Amino acid sequence: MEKYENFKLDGKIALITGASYGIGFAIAKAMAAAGAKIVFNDIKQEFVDKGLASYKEAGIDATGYVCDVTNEDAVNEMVAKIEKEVGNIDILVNNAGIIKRIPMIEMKAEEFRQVIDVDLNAPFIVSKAVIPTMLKMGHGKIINICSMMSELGRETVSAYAAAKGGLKMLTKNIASEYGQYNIQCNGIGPGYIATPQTAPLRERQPDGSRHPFDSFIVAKTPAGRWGNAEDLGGPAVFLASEASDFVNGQILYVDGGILAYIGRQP
Ligand code: NAP
Ligand code: GCO
Repeated sequence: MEKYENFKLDGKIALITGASYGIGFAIAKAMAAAGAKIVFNDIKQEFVDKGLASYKEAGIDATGYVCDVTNEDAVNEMVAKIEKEVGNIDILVNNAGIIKRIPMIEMKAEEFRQVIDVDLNAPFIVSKAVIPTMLKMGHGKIINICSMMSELGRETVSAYAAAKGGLKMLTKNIASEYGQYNIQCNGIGPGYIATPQTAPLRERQPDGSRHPFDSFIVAKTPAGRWGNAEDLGGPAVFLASEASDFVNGQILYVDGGILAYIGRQP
């Protein structure tokens, strides 16, 4: 066998949710480079169109669908369309996500629910929609994009941490319930990654200096830098490939070492 043949994704169809840009887009590019056919969704047609243009520019013939992943009927309709128009989904990446940075006692219950809806309920809805066909196929890969906040809290991200902590346990439960059918469900826990979602944490100050949080994260990360979305591509390909068929219910932290590090003495 050619060396590391089982890292290839040739002939596989991968659905990456919320992948017009950011981490989802980077993971899709990596999976495409490994041979997968890419399917993605976004909430609005304009974002899907922008995403399709970005994929085309990257030389990827992706297929895009408009779908709000919190809407179960819309998700079921999208999955049925994908199965009819593209083919059965071998790999699901539950990537779509939002964050609201609000002190907990100032956060409205509706705002809390919105974060839980996208970051936790939606991975349940989309996984539930794709698992039946994976059962028929006798294989499947589900990758949930968790977070350092699956392990740690910090000020203002109560809803997000609760959702990502729940997503870690949903990952373990899907692995427990469907591992016997050759379906592997694992998580990727990115550290601090430079995407639109974290742009507010990296904004230059009025005097041109770095955002205090930016400096804090760089100091707290042994790698001494923010992650790039592309840093997640290899780990995602591994978890989507046959190379990880005996890996199940694990969260792979791709964080530059931040979770391992107590921090430099001031
Ligand atoms: P991002 O730049 O904000 O992109 C999020 C994507 O999700 C966007 O394409 C967004 O579409 C889509 N989305 C949001 N709500 C949706 C919904 N209801 N239905 C369908 N699509 C929806 O975020 P990112 O930094 O790439 O993060 C991607 C994932 O990684 C998220 O789950 C995030 O929690 C996680 N993560 C990020 C970091 C980080 O440091 N960046 C670290 C750890 C984990 P629209 O543009 O239309 O809103
Ligand atoms: C924040 C950040 C983090 C990152 C990521 C870290 O406000 O602390 O947005 O939540 O997005 O989840 O792993």
